[in-house]
Amino acid sequence: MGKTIMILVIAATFVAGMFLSIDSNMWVKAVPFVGVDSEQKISDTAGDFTGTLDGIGFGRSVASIGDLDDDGIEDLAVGAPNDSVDGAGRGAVWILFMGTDGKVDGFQKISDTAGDFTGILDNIDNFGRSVASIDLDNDGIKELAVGAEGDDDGGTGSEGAVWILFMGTDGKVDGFQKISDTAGDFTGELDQLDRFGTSVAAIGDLDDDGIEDLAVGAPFDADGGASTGAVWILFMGTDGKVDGFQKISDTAGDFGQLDIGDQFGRSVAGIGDLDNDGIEDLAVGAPFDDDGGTSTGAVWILFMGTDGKVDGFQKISDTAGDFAGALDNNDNFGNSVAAIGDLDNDGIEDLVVGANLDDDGADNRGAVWIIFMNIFPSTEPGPPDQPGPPDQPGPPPGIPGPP
Ligand SMILES: [Ca+2]
Ligand SMILES: [Ca+2]
Ligand SMILES: [Ca+2]
Ligand SMILES: [Ca+2]
Repeated sequence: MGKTIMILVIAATFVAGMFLSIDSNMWVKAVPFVGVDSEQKISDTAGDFTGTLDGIGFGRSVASIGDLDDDGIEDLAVGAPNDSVDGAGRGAVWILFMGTDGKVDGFQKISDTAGDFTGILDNIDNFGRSVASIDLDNDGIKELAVGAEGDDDGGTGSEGAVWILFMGTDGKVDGFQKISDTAGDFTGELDQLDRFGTSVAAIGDLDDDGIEDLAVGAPFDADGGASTGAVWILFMGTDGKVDGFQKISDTAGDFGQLDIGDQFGRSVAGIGDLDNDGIEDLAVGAPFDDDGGTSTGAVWILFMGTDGKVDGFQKISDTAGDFAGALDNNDNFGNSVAAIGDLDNDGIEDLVVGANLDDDGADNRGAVWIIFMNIFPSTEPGPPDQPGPPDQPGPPPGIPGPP
């Protein structure tokens, strides 16, 4: 019994004293070789893709969507938010049925006039600005969440919206639900130019009701000042409507760490349960953060509570989070972010962060940072009157030993 209690006490102490940092040995650590074995381009002229692309920006967003057509090969969704076939900038999402060679075996376009989608898109909605795969109704086919940052519901311009698409195995839309200032039972307040839907991510089942939840970025939200930005946590229902929500911004969600112009929420990613407290955590990009210079950028790791509020956080920037890489002015680190699993096999999930205006090689050529994460007990010394035994695996500092 004593042993069990001690293990629990040690575990609780470890969690309570935990903080997060990038692995300080990231530059010298021996990791398995990671490189490209081969590649396949998919474009207007490559990869057996015969869809007709229009406008600029095919590939502005991408998501793995599981094996939609059940042929044993994972399929893709690719956003083309500037597609203008149906009207200037209405946007589109392409479903790509993949082959094992990385080429396209088949495809289906979803837009204002394609893919059996009967939702109404307007000019400059930029449908497809973001896309994420999410499982809401447990029917074995993943739903798509598609951001349309330029949607005008509820006001005069670019409040933004997210469309939930219930997919058929043929890549067409079986049903849909819009979430905006006026749709989807969403009662959060979106303002003009918030650009809700600039980013979207499935974040696991945060409130543990059996339905996966959604995070939506609104990087031009003005809580606390112009373009500080926000992320909305949407607790979803199986019908694609919003059962509840929590805003995270400079003035909401127990966060409050932002400066004017940071554009927090420009990117967002579910990163699994980084701190092992049983609750999924988030990474949120703020690419115009000014740590160490102008618009160097930052990524915030948010340790979430089941209520959608922030229990704890760690910033990663030019001057925070033990990040030893060099960020320069206007690199925009954090413009994109994704979890990439445990790349170096140390048991801790790692991150990839885009800095799309990095200047290596030429101005604004861009860069991607692989971030090997670390979590370790606080190095804060324990109370001076209760030091741990120096040479035995006894209780950690601050924990009284067994009588
Ligand atoms: Ca497939
Ligand atoms: Ca949920
Ligand atoms: Ca967690
Ligand atoms: Ca790792």
